[in-house]
Amino acid sequence: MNKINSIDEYHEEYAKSVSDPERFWAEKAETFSWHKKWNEVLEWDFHGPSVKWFKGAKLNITENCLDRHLENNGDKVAILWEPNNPNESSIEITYTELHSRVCAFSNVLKRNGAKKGDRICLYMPMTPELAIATLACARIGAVHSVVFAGFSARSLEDRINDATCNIVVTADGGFRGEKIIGLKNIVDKALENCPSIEKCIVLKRTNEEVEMKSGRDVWLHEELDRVDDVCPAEIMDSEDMLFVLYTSGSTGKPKGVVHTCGGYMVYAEYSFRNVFQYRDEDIYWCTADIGWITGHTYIVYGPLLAGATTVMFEGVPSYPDAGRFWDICDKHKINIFYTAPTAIRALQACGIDFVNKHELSSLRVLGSVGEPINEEAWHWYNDEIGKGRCPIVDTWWQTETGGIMISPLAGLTSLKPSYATLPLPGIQPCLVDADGNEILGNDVQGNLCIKFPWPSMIRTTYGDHKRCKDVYFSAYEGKYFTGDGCRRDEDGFYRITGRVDDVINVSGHRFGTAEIEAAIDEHENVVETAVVGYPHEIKGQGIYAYAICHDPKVDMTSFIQEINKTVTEIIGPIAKPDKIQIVHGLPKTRSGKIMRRILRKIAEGDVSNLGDTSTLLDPSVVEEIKTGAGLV
Ligand code: 7RM
Repeated sequence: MNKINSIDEYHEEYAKSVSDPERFWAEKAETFSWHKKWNEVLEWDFHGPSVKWFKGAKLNITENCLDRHLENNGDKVAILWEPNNPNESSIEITYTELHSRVCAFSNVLKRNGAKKGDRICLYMPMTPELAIATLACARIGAVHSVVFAGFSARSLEDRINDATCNIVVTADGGFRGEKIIGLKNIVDKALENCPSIEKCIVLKRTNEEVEMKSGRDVWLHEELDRVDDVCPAEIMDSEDMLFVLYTSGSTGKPKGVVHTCGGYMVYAEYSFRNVFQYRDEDIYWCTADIGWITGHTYIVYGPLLAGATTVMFEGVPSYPDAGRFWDICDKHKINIFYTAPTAIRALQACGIDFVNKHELSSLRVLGSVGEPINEEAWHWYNDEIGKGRCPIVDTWWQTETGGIMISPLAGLTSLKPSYATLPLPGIQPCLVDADGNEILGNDVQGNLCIKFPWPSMIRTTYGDHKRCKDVYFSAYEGKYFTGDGCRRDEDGFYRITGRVDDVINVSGHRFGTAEIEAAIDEHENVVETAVVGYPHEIKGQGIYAYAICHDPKVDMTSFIQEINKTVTEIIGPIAKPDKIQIVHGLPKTRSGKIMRRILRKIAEGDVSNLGDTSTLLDPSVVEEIKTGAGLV
């Protein structure tokens, strides 16, 4: 069943996937249920770009996630949900129940006017209803656009408008640790400027008092009372849109990455099964939020396609204390655990006592995703959590790649801390130098590109195909450019070194520096700002903002509070700067470009060697910034 069982088999599979990719992927795709098979496995052109996998094939991904498992595995737990509050009961939803609930939800969407091709925005807490709503969209052929429920009203508004969604699904509120987030209030604010929205479907979760606008807002539980649970799946073309998911780039507003049905399905399942070396009896837990690509592919689609039990956690790692993750691992006998380096570092910093109260004996495989994992965190994860007996899969991939691209296969690939190791079968990475020439051989470093299509790759950026071409397919002729720097060692193992563009990765969350600058600029005292990332012990990268003020003599404490408020309103609390330095000028070239290289060095605390500053319009600004004056 498409499973690689040894490292020799991996090498064989890899070789096949390169010598005859179409045959390779056709074989993988055979195991799914299709209404009609493809006429052509792959048609591609990276200049358009235009990539079509399983052309002419017809399917519905939810039949593969749900219906397909009913006969033999209907009673198996599909979703095991752990609430924020450990005293509230966890919930088990079998494949049969999930199928029925997805069908009922689909009927609620239809009752509220949803049709195939519509875009539906999901702005929800990590409740089973979020996974159900996601699948319900897919079942009726609507395109889901999940927006992480930590984003602000403005961010939500922008995303709804960009994809002209006609329905938004939300909840009265969401529990996150001690806090309650008033989601419906945020939605109400966003919807003041979202003319395309006709209906807002509201899950009751926290019992917050909320306003329900008549004609627009409906309660999910009341709607569910009015429908049955029979809903045949809409038959989709392999290249019909499955979802759009917004992600930040180096310029402009976040863009909607578009994924399609057939290829995404095949790759989500294949990568899940092989990277984690999934076994039928496994309890699998990915701690991400469904609002990110990791949640889409490795909480919802990958595991359900494989017929797995996928754990969904509503809360945060620190509540009620820093032992919660390990508590859940023991409680649900987790076998495969997949989290982000930032969480590992944060929990490591809380002390070993929180770990040692737990057995962690069910764990077999550990995963890492979202940012480079530093060696110290890797060893702690390996020794204290895995007790030295669980392989760590350091999985490199992106929203745009749809699935894991470079990663060890658990227990098969030899490991090397901080290395994502080897590409999955079907993935052809290459390193390029500044002139765009491919760097061959080993023990080399360059910009990471992918030179051949893979099934779950980005098809377009919603509503703006040119942007997709410009951002990903124009930097290097005939290649997909990832935006990451990378080293290939003497054994051919890959190590991702981090972004080479103006994207920063804060606790595994992507932000464009331009996006944060635009938010800070909205503060009335700010004339201009430049944002860079700097190494941060817990977050991986922290946000360092240099700001020129109209009136530089401000009360620093209240200035920071105001900037935080502005950024929280425009993007969300996760984009708040960690450091702000008020400066009189920014280092600019004669053509007016900010030299971020210098600002990055200063933010890192490395002021001794700032490199060539001769092209600066006014080198004296660097002298001032270097002193750290105005830093808070
Ligand atoms: C899955 C996800 C993508 C960016 C990517 C990298 C960084 C992700 C790793 C990593 C080093 C890893 N999607 N990144 N995983 N860097 N090692 N294992 O995170 O679209 O939100 O971010 O994250 O820079 O380009 S994402």
